[in-house]
Amino acid sequence: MTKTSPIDGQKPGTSGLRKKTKEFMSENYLSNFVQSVFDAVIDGGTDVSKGVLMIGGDGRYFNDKAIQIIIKMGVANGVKKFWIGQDGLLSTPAVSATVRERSGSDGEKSFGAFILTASHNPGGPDEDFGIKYNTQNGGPAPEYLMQATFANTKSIKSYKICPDFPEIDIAKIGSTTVVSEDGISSVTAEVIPSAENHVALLKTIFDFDAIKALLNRDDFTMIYDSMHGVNGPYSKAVFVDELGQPESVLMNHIPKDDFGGGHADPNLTYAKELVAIMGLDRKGGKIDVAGSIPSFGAAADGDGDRNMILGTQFFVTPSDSLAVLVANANSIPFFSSRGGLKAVARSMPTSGAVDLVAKDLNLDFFETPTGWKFFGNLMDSACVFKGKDYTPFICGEESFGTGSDHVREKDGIWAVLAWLNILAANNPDASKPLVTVEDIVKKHWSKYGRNYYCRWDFEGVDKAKATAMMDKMRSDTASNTGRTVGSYTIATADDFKYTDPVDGSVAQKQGIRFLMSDGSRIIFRLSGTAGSGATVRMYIEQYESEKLDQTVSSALEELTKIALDLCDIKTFCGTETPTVIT
Ligand code: VG1
Ligand code: CO
Repeated sequence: MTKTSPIDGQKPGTSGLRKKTKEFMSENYLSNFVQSVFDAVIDGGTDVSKGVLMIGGDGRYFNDKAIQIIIKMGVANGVKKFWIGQDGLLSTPAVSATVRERSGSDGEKSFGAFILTASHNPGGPDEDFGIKYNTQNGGPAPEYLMQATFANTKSIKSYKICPDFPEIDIAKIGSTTVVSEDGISSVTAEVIPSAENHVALLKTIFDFDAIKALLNRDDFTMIYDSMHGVNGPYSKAVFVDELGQPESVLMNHIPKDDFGGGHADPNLTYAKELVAIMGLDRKGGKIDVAGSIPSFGAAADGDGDRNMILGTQFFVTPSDSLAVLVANANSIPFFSSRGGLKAVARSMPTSGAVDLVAKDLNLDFFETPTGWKFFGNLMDSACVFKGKDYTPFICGEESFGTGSDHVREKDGIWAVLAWLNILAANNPDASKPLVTVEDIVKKHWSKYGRNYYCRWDFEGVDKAKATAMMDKMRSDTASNTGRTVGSYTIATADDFKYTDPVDGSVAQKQGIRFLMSDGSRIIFRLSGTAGSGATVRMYIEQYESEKLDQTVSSALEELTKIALDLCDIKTFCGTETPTVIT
């Protein structure tokens, strides 16, 4: 037992707790939080002495040290067996896959996992660190568990740690067993290959032979940017070891503890090296490139759960990507072999492109708050909650996250393989001209219409001022409803509230929405992943059934002006210039 006292601000956000690395490294900070999780998990009825605790992270600065601390605390809290990703690396989707798929030599399974990541936030001693906890279904800890954890952080008096438990050599695959002095009990820490279970699972989902044939066409080239995050080893295992591609298809695939000084966030602004190779600028406009441009480009974020998809000089918005994947899902064996896709979900700010496909294909459809934890219940509806079965299931967010019920997290490399599988299915004959990413998306628009969409982020604004801005819009919802603004009428202004159809839990205050009478939308949220300060997110969407070839900025020009007026961010936060547009 080590004495401690509560530390302010340990409230988990959209996806775990994220703070400056230095704050995490300060005395008791990590230990307080980890003990609070252990107490919540044990109080919730989990016997941590049975089964396995998994630990891994995205390789950012402090990853390796944090792992050793958590092992020592785990031992003191009664954990008897650990699985640790080699070199401390486990991507977020790989954790989910490994929790679900891996069995130990005695048939033991994992009851939960600590994932050390601040995802797309920059890493390094002066940047961000983060930690999240996933439960035995492989998904993020549900809301009640995080609330219990937060409550524990406010009353903690001591934490448990075995300082004498040996440091584990996380570079080497293998297991270390330590027997207690009386010889009665033992603890085993096993270092496991980071990609093994995840890659094995992906191979059961997709038609790897068809993807291989596509990749081997003379007129098809690809490039995959791992942005120096954890995805590197996974992209190598899949594209080089399994699909036989040269290592030159991989970019920035060696994990670095500061992501090479970059922002491992796959969007047009931060993945600028890849975006330039694909012949685009940060607004998605075409630029001249010397030499040939690959047919397919993709990028991943720090912890490997996000994806960006690009064709030759063509950017696929995440919302369109989700809609195209849903429309073409049944060309992927995972869906077709189980009777076809059954249900889809998107987070509230994600565009309505997928709604149109769901309606057309008669699929069950859900609109959830931001964050992956809300999708998990829908996927587990039958197998855990004994309700209606919504699987096979696809879901996604506008923030470059897509996935299915093969795991309980978003999965970057899954989305890349899904696109390649769909491209392969659209190109059965290698002697015919290549049907490109752009062809597939344009054909989709001509069938369903186009949801012009963008998100503006105002990062690093003052938290109190941003909160005041949100409060003002919240209190004005009634008076804004019915108002005419420019050529639009606000049919409804509200604050999004979600009642989980599976467990009945209610999530309030999930974003201010202005729903226009023509179906256009303006949405505001405060980010729940900012490591410090506040980030305001402004989402704009306009549907067009016929005008399919406009630029996004001109299609959304009037709505964007209206949005800036409605929130009055200039007065509240002193700026109306976003730091990032996606
Ligand atoms: C952001 C995204 C959200 C995503 C979350 C975690 O949250 O908007 O869609 O689920 O990050 O993604 P927020 O609260 O900042 O808007 V990851 O890849 O950072 O774990
Ligand atoms: Co991420």
